[in-house]
Amino acid sequence: MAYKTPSDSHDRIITTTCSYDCGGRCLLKVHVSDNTIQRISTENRQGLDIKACPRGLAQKAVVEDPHRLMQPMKRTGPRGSGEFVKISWDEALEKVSTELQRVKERYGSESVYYLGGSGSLSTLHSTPNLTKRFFHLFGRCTTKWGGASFEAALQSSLATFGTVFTGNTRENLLSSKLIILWGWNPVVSRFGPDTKPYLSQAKEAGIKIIGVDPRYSRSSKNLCNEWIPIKPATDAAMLIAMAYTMIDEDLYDKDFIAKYTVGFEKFAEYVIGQEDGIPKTPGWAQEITSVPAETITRLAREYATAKPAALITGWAPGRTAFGEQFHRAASTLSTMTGNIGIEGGNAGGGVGFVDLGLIEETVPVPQTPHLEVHNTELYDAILRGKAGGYPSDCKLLYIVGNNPLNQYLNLNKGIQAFQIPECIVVHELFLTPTARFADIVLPAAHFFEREDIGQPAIGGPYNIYMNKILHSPSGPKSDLAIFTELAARLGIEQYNNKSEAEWLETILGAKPGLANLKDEQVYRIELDRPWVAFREQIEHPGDSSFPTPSGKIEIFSQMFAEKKHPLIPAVPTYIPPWEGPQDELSIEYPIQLISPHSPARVNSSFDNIPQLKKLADDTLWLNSEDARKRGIQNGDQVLVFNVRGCLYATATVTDRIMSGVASLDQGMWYAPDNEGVDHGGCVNVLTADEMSPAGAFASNSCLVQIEKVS
Ligand SMILES: Nc1nc2c(c(=O)[nH]1)N[C@H]1C(S)=C(S)[C@@H](COP(=O)(O)OP(=O)(O)OC[C@H]3O[C@@H](n4cnc5c(=O)[nH]c(N)nc54)[C@H](O)[C@@H]3O)O[C@H]1N2
Ligand SMILES: Nc1nc2c(c(=O)[nH]1)N[C@H]1C(S)=C(S)[C@@H](COP(=O)(O)OP(=O)(O)OC[C@H]3O[C@@H](n4cnc5c(=O)[nH]c(N)nc54)[C@H](O)[C@@H]3O)O[C@H]1N2
Ligand SMILES: [Mo]
Repeated sequence: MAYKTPSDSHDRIITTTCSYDCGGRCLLKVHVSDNTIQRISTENRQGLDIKACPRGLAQKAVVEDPHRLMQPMKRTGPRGSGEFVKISWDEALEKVSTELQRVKERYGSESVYYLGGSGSLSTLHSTPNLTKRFFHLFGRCTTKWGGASFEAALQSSLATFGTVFTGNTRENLLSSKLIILWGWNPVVSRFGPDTKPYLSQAKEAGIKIIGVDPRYSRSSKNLCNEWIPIKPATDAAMLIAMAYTMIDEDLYDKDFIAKYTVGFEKFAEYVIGQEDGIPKTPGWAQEITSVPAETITRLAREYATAKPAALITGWAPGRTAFGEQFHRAASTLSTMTGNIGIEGGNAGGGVGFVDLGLIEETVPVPQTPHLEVHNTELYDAILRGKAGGYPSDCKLLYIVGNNPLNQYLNLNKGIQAFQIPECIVVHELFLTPTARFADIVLPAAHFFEREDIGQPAIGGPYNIYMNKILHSPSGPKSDLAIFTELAARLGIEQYNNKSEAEWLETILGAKPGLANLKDEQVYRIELDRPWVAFREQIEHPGDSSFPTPSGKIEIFSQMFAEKKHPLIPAVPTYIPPWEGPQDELSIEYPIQLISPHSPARVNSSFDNIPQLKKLADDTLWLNSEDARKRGIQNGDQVLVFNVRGCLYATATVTDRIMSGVASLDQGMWYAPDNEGVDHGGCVNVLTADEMSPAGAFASNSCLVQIEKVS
């Protein structure tokens, strides 16, 4: 590959960090000599646990992959065929700008749909921000609302606490007396590189850790004293039954409730059954969740009496039908136990971000009002447009750092939708399943090929400077460079008026200043004491209120009440989920399929990198009882199907997953045969594109049948 490193031949170690959406920002030491990367290593710095994972350490294989897109391409065969010819940058940019202008003039700018996915989340070269900035300046376009990751937690956080900053820094874990990992698997999904190290220390210190998960996950295996298997999408029922026990046995913190919250009475009425005549007892929840009533009662007692205790939720249980109720119920329990605002506690169901003020600002996005469709409705909106009640007809689809035709729900509908637009443009590093459907593909730079600042998504107390490691003069361009050139062709002057360094100075601000950060590479903010969300509000209630309408923690949410939607109740409520264990559809499709995040990928990124693919467990986990009923043995080929699609997989028969549930890691690349059956293992050929009422992306509400392939 025709790379030139900044310094020519002498050996150097250049530091950086990944910009992927994995929630971790770790130190990569890239060893370079003779213009080539020799290897990548990692280490801890500044007393921070920032050692890189196998994905970070494999970035030499990513940036040098022989299938990297190096030149713009124009489609020659039918959409999806993968037939393209290489064209020059000049021709490509001319074509893209002409198409943008043509569609805007002919149909209005709202016929341009754009998707800025989370491919890159560094501070300057952020695919969502740069894309938004461009299209907000271009005109009033259409985009998606609703994140695939944590929309349920987001809506719950805003409704309950009025903010996304509901997390605590990880050293708090060492002050806990009990830690509950509820649908959370940080050994794989990380949530910051220091999470696993702190949880391991907590375990060594004898702090009890309990996992609630349909699978005996790596976190349950490595960290937990106890694993409580639960049916997916039913968690709110178990949490509400725990509240029942706390109320029934008078185990909740009445002072805390009186001082800091509103609406507890209304919730208690629902819990004891005053409203609907159904007391939400542990016995009631056992029927729904398959968790024995005595386990629910015991966990309620333990959590209520082990203060400080940290109930920490992952985002997967919220990625279900009515997932927002799960997060609301978890935060209500952490409120009832008085575990908010104290060291060693946790706000339970919140998004879990911490607010350390690591940067001063982001790349600004002008607020042109634009039109939105929910991400689960994207394909339907493209297919049916205004006639189907959506705000606009999609004529041009523009995709940056996103692989929707793999990662969004009901992929087969997506395949149809991708025939509709007159033009599809994709910025990518690889010919992903989505890029195969593009008319023009623009090759994007890897983070080794640009300068930036990395900060952890979940908010560890540090920044890492991202050096430019490689120069690729005629090959790929950064998204910023691509949009800058398009803006010039379209006469959008204000898009980019700064150099990379000027942007970085503005973004970072005075502390520590760009020169210092460059010098130190890793800048740690010293905290006087562990950062805890809502510490101020709890310690000084007279001076500080919660940013909610009432100024208190809203167990009864005004924000939800104002929606006046019967399925967005104002107090946390268990609503039986579609495609859950009690749905009628389960007679025909009796297995609940969940799709966790893989240790070998970041979403669909790296599925194409052989060095990482070797580390993946891309088999379908099936409980031995369910396997026996179907004559399936370990290692058998199986067909997984429902009304929306089917895929082939290899079965792992294991009691690490509860009966009635199967699991297949998300992110494998869609690879259909002529009949449209997927051989790649892309779970989204099976998922339903139904929006949860408050916006959750319900990928874990998915019923299937499984058969042995004879
Ligand atoms: N290695 C790696 N790390 C990643 C990512 C990646 O792709 N790879 N992706 C990043 C991104 S974008 C995100 S949003 C986060 C995702 O973070 P999460 O959403 O928390 O991660 P998941 O792996 O989907 O699920 C976590 C655990 O929840 C369990 N689970 C699934 N459904 C349910 C349920 O209904 N109830 C309960 N109790 N448990 C359930 C799963 O079995 C799994 O063990 O991870 C980030 N980190
Ligand atoms: N069934 C199921 N589906 C899911 C999930 C699930 O748990 N189950 N999880 C959901 C979640 S949490 C998420 S966040 C989404 C993620 O879905 P996406 O946002 O689509 O994320 P990726 O699959 O990683 O695709 C990102 C793409 O960006 C490219 N890329 C990387 N860096 C850059 C860059 O700098 N510029 C450009 N232009 N491109 C770049 C990568 O090559 C990659 O193809 O998937 C969701 N889909
Ligand atoms: Mo995500």
